[in-house]
Amino acid sequence: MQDDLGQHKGYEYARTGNPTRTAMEQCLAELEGARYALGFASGMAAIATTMYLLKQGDHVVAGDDAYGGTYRLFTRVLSQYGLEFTFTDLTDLQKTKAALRPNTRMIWLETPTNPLLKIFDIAGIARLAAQMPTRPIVVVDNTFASPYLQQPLALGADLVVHSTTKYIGGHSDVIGGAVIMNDEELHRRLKFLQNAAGAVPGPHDAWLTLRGMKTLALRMDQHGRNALAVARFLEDHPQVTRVIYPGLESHPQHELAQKQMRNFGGMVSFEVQGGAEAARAVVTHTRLFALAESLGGVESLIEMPAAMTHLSVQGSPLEVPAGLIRLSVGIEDEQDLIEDLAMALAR
Ligand code: P1T
Repeated sequence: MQDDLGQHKGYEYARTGNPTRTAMEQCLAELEGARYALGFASGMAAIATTMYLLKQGDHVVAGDDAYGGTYRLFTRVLSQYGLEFTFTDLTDLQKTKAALRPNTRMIWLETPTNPLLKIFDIAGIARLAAQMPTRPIVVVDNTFASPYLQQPLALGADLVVHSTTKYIGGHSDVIGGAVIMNDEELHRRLKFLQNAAGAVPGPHDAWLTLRGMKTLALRMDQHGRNALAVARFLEDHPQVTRVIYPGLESHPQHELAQKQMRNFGGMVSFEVQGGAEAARAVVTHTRLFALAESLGGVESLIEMPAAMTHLSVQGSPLEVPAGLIRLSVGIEDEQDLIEDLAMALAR
């Protein structure tokens, strides 16, 4: 109810704002050490709304490994509205610089990336952007790290995006997204877009997300410990041909990950002898690791990106190996997880 025409009590309409969403947004901002956060109905809704900052003719440089849904939005939806995308290996700052054009308005990256767990140098990329006369906005999708492990704004990024469905929610029971920032002008524009486009979370989703965030630190510590143990186990397994985990000394950006992150997170990718067929046998024979899309919940999940989460990058420069297996290592007992994988690999 309003006191008078144009005089409301802080909340005029629930798409524009509601008190539970405000509490969630304040908590998200604090976790990222930021001034502002905006809640969305999903990670994709947060990403789509962020892209409304751009206009026809603008160019985006994006990392060459990313969530399949993000790639699909960029190439099959937004390209129809006159946005141009170049996907580049952002681990190479020379290549990144070479990809920038006079009309580049945004650099988009995940780190660690989904599903190849590449680590990009946020501070280095932000410095590069700052040197450009056009000052492209640097956006970091911080979903895989969570704000407990990595704070991109402190490293010079302009915007942080999250699928709060994942580690922030933490219990695989809510879909949500967020955009987080310090810049007042970006906040003003995105708050307008949040309301104008309307892809907002309901209060119950905001409440579940708030509830999940209370244990973020405890969960992330356990995810990191378990994932490192699982990665070491896989690295020593004779049937495993490749293990990708930023916490292993064999990871090409291990040192950068050490510098940029508190621990190395809960995601591990690997390949086995025998390719996609052998991989299929592994992902269908674990008992504790559930065969499922998504990640970041307390329970361990296993999947094959090429056939599941990353179907939309098939045949593109972002294509992932057909036999790649991705683990979202949960917070269960470390030995139980290792035994489960040992059993599935022995079949
Ligand atoms: O699912 P949604 O909340 O809309 O979030 C999309 C999204 C955005 N960014 C990253 C890095 C993501 O991994 C995701 C969603 N990813 C999965 C569902 C998955 O299994 O990889």
